[in-house]
Amino acid sequence: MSILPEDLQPIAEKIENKERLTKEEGIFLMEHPNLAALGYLADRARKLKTGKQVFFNNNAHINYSNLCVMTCKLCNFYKNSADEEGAYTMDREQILEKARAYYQAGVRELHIVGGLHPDLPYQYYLDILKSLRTEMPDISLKAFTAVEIDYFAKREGLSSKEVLLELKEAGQTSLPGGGAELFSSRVRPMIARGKISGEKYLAIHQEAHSLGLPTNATMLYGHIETTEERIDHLIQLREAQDESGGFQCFIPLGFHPENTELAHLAGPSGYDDLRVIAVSRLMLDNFEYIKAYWVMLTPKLAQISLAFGANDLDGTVREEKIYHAAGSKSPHFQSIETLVRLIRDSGNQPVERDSIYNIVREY
Ligand code: V47
Repeated sequence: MSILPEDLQPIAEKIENKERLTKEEGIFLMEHPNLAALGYLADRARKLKTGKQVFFNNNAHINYSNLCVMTCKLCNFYKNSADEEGAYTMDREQILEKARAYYQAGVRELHIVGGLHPDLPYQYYLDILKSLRTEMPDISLKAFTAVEIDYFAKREGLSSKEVLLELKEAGQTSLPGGGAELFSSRVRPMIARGKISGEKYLAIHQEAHSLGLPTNATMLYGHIETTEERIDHLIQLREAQDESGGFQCFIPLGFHPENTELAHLAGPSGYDDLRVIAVSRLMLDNFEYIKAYWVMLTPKLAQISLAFGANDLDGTVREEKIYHAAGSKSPHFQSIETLVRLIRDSGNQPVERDSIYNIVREY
C-alpha cells in the first residue's frame, strides 16, 4: 500500500525524475488536503538533494537600530522617532562589544540588519563592517537586506551595485533574505507600503550574485495572499536562481500578527507552515537548502519541518527582536547541543556549517 493518493502519483514521478513542476502543479499541491503525502514527497525531494544531512550554524543576530522611515503594516519592530519609547540605535562600539562576546562564544556568522534609519550616515555602515572584519577576520557578515541596500544607494546618490561593491570591500560576505515579503503588486502595498518592489528586490540580489556575494531569499506568508500569489513568488525566485545561481537558501517566514497593524489576521496555522515548507521544497528545485527558522516556527515545529523538506535549521540566533516584537513566544537562543538533539531525533544527521555551507563539523 502506498501512502500517496492517486492524484499525487504523476507529481511523485516527476520528483523521482528531477523534473520541474509547473505553476498549476504548485497550486494543486499548496491546496492539497493530504499534508502527510506532501511531506512524503518533499522529504523525498530533499533526500535526493542532500540525503540525511541537516545543517545548522552558530550564528547571532545584531539589529543595529529599530528607527525606520517606513511604516509597514506587517512589522512591529520599527519606531518612527527617536523619542518613542523603546527606540534605539547602537553605536559602533556597542556593536563591536556584542560581536566580541558572540565571537568568543564560537559564533561564526553575524546577521546584521536594521530599520531604514532617518539619519545615520552611509559611513556608519561601512565602518561597522570594516571594524568587525579587522577584529574578527574569519567571521561571516551576512548584512543588510536588499531594502537597506536600495535605501543607502538612494541617500548617497550611488547605484545599488556601487553600494554592494563598497560594502563587500568593507567586509560583507553575503546578504540576508529579508524584505522579500510577497512579490505580488496587489499584496505588497497593503502589507509593506513604500517598500521596494519585488522586481527591485530580485534585481539587487542578482547584482550581489554578479559581484560574488551569495544571498538568501524569503517569502512572508499567512496574511492576505492567495495560493496563486504564493506560487508566483516561488516561481520568480526559481527563475532568478536559474539566471544567477547565487541564492543559497530559501526561508519561508510565517506572518506573526500580534501587535502589528494587521493584528486582526489569524496568521498561518501549523498545517500551513508545514505545507509552505513542503511546497517550497518541491517548487524550488534549484535551491539546495530550505531553512526552518525556529524563531518563527517554534523549535518543535521547526524539528517536524525536517520531515517536510527542510534541511537547514537556523541557528543558535542568541537574540532576536523582529519576531519577538510581533508576539513570538520562542526563546531567543538554542544551544548547539539542542540543535544537534533536535536534528538527530528527527532521524537525520546533524552537520554544523559555516555561513556559505562549508562543513564545519559532522555529528
Ligand atoms: O523581511 C517582519 C519578516 C523578515 C514580521 O536570510 C515578519 O538567513 C512575521 O528575513 N511577522 C526579517 N514576519 C527576517 C528574515 C530572516 C530571518 C532568518 C534568517 C534569514 C536569512 C532572514 O521578517 C522581514 C519580514 O519578512 N517580518 N515582521 C511579522 N510581524
